[in-house]
Amino acid sequence: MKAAETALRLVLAAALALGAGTACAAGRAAAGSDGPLCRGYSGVPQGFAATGDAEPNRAGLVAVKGGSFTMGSRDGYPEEREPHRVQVQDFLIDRHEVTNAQFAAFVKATGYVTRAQRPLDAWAYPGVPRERLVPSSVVFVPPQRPTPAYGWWQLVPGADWRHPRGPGSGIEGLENHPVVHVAYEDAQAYAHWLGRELPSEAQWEYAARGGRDGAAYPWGNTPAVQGRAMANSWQGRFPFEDDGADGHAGTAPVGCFEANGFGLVDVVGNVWEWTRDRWRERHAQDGADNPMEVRLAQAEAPRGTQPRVIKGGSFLCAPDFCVRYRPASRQPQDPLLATQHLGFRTVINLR
Ligand SMILES: [Ca+2]
Ligand SMILES: [Ca+2]
Repeated sequence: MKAAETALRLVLAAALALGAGTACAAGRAAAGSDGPLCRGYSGVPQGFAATGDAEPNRAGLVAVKGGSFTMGSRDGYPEEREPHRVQVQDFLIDRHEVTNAQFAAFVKATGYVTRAQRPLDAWAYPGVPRERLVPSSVVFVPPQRPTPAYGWWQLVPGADWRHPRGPGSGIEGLENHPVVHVAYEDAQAYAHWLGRELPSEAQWEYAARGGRDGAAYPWGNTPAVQGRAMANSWQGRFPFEDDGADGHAGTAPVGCFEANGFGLVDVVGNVWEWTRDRWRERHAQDGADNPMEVRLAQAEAPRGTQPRVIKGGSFLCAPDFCVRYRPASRQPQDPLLATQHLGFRTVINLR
């Protein structure tokens, strides 16, 4: 594979995460008033620390009572079908997306180096000259003129979680923003450090719905409420200008928008979030396929590019391009690929 093809593959994989699609028009929303955390928040919940020998760390987690719900939707994109009943057990889940400050604490304690900070693996990119296998990640670069779809993604050497827009950028002042440029194994390593897991897709969607079974959004069926933005998405002409009418161009500090019915913030919008589940083009059509039976990924270190499911859309989702800031929305993501619009949150399973 030529280096250019490799870069294209990476960019295309990132494009998969953004998703194609025409979309219904959404009303312009005024900036929401600051939510429960937001600008004054350090990004680190009280009691946050590495797991002890016996118990996982529970700081920043919300208890979710299990139950049954309708997973998927018939009203969205084809991959959201078919809606089907799913049962989940009680679990705990992060109230907010993992922040830069939390990930920094993990790195400081462990010395962990993320995939984007390491040279690309030759096994994953056969035929690519060694000098091209440099640490790099995929960055959103607004084009100056009309460009083919996904041409706004660029593989940038030196882009990583500490440099979200590439060399010269940084995370100073962004401690309470979601961490980005984390690959699947990076998210998994962080979760295990706390004695936790990545959520299954079913857990994530159940938590995101916040008890509003069947609703299009965590707050109801309209993209805004009384003209008030409810999540960090894109306003303006995509992909040229994000005018930040919702109060935030790019990522936002966690918790600037209203919490859902379970107390979670930014489940939809802000950044996409990893789940541990492997991608399937469609949901199973019957409830007998209980996603909680999927084996936990505790011991698994993925080698290869079998996609995983990511959920919830991001600050790049626009009403005229990708209406995926909804609980049912889902996309495949190359587990090796870190990008600027993808983060995660963690769970503890109570079984
Ligand atoms: Ca925004
Ligand atoms: Ca999110």
